[in-house]
This record gives sequence, C-alpha cells and structure tokens, in this order.
Amino acid sequence: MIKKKEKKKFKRKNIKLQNIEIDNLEKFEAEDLVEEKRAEKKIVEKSQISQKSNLNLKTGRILQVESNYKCRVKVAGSELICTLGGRLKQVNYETRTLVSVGDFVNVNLSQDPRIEKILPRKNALSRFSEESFQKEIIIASNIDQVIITASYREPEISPGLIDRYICAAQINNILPIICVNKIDLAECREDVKNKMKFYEDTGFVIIYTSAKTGIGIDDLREVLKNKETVFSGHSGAGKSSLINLLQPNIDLEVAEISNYTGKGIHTTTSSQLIEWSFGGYLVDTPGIKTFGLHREDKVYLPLVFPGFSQYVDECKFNNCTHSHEVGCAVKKAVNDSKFPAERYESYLRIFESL
Ligand SMILES: Nc1nc2c(ncn2[C@@H]2O[C@H](COP(=O)(O)OP(=O)(O)OP(=O)(O)O)[C@@H](O)[C@H]2O)c(=O)[nH]1
Ligand SMILES: [Mg+2]
Ligand SMILES: [Zn+2]
Repeated sequence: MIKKKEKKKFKRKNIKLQNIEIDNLEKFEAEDLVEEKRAEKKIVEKSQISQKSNLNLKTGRILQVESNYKCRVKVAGSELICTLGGRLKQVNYETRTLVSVGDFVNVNLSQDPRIEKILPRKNALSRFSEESFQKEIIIASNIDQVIITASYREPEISPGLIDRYICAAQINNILPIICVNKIDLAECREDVKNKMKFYEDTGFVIIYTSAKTGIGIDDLREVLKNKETVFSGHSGAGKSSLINLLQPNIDLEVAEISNYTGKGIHTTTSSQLIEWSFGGYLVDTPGIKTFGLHREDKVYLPLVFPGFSQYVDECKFNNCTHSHEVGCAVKKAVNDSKFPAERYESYLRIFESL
C-alpha cells in the first residue's frame, strides 16, 4: 500500500472522485446513511413540488449490469430489475460504464423500480481504454480484494498483466492476491513456484490451485471468507471454474473444452455479484486481454510497482521515477542483480505507456 504521507503528496485534484478512501466500513456506512438521507430529502422535495407523495426510497446493491440503463439490484430483500433514473443517464465522457457491479444505490420503489442515486464508492477496480481520451471501465466497486486469477498454462501466466493489476489495486486501496490455477498442468510444483518466485519474495499472497483436482481450494476459501472479492484475469484462466468448486450451487457457465486454443473464449460475458455461503461476496467477471492504467496514475507507479517499496527511500530524489535519475536505488538493485531485470523492464514499459 502507498504510505499515507506519499499519497497525500500526490493527491490529485479532481479525477476519479468515486475512489474515495474510507478507513472503516462503519464510517462508510454512516456516511452512506447521511448521503441516503440527503438524497431522500432532495427527492422528497422534488416530488412535493411535482405533487408525488408516494415515494419509497431504499438502499440496494447492484448485482449485475444488464445494459447501460438496466441493472439487477438486491433491494429490500428481493432481487429487482431496475432502470436508471434520467438524471444518471446523462452522457459522461470519463466513463464507459455508468454504474458498476457492487455499487450501492438508492432505488425508488414507489413505481417501476428506478435507481435515483449511486452512493459514493469506497473504491473501484477500473481499467482504462487505450484511446487518447481514456475512458474508465469499472470492473467492480466497493470491494476488499482482487484475486488476480492466472493459469500456469492455457493461457500461460502473463507477469506483465499481474504487475498492472497489482499497481491498480494498490493505488485504489484494494488488496491484490494472486491465484495460480491449473497447476495440474505443470510437470512439478517447483516449476510453478519458480515462475512466481519474484512475487513470493516480494511478499504477495499467492495461492496455487487446480479446479480440476481441487488442490488449493481450501486455502483459497480461507482468504475469501467474510471478504468482498473480485475475480479477474485472462479469459480461460478458470475464474468461473474455481467459483463453482468453492460453491457448487452457483453453477456458473464455464468453457466446455478444456483444450485451450490460445484465443480468448470469453465464456463469462457479464459480471455478477454473488454471496458465498461461508460468508462474504464475490464478483465473477469476464476475462480481459489487457489492463490499461490511467495516465494520471503515472505519479503513483514509482511507489506501488511490485518490489520497489524496499528501495524507494534510498533513491537520491524523493520523487524519483526510477527511469533516468542518478542515484536511483532501484536501478542500482537491477544492476547488482538484486532486482529482476524483466520486472524492471515491465515497469518501464508501463511507465512509458502512460
Ligand atoms: N486442466 C485444468 N483445466 C481447468 C482448470 N480450471 C479450469 N479449467 C478449464 O479451463 C477452461 C476455462 O475455464 P473457465 O472457468 O471458463 O475460465 P474463466 O476464467 O471463467 O474464463 P472467462 O469466463 O472466459 O473469463 C474450462 O474448459 C475449464 O474446464 C484447472 O485447474 N485445470
Ligand atoms: Mg468465466
Ligand atoms: Zn529511483
């Protein structure tokens, strides 16, 4: 995680206002209530003007986004299909997704259920499109952790993608956990461990699983208990298969043929929020090919890139970007073979792409 002090230093002015950091959920919920009351008051006032007095406003949570204007929402103990209120449908050039799975919303139940307000997000895991005006694509909001789901083979682990996930997660106050699935396809466990050595040495939680044999499923369940987790990663890595194994009655669609063809299959086509029977929630998401970070996150990158934290304090300049500066402790570690050159090259690729 970024040190508070550092984060303050780089505080951006007006971007991604929804990523408001909240220290504890209770406070967050309390703020929600205030927000809710305020929204309620506003809507009541509005309806009084328009002589509508039968307003029934309740807080719910988005389980699935069916289209840009239609969502499945858990509200007042039921699952309802809700449309987005007109005010929320206004064109927003910064985001491709108006609402996200995991959003808390105020729903007006007095007529056809309508979402009147999206409550402030605790955080969101988002990627950004590659166009020059980068649009936000929210993967999930209001979550504790992301299971970066990779597979040992078919498709092969992409460390570059893992690096991007880790950076995005840390910047947004989401705990990154790596899950290496399909370890049944490895000759031996050592091969898998060697591949992940850097991330293990750097202190990330890594869980090795096989949805085919069931190895590691208990370890995975342990980290999921009572947490709100999003599963994200390449298509075909086995996200839905793992979730099905953790909770058989969920019965998510998985790719039929385990013969990986190298093409993105994209079996899961829309994200959904589900409750675990053992406590907590999960979001299953469609696989992604690339993970674009936002240009304005570039300032955080030198602090959050995996493995850099132990060196940054020793760089000569405290705003060192570890790219061209003299007296850079990261570059020294690379030269002394203490930090893997491939990971440093991955950093430079991301840094320069922004
Ligand atoms: N050998 C092996 N195959 C697996 C394992 N886990 C999943 N698979 C197979 O991999 C294929 C893809 O699995 P899915 O669960 O659909 O993958 P996904 O990550 O949900 O993919 P998308 O929904 O497209 O993002 C399926 O054919 C699974 O049977 C595993 O641990 N070992
Ligand atoms: Mg899937
Ligand atoms: Zn440096």
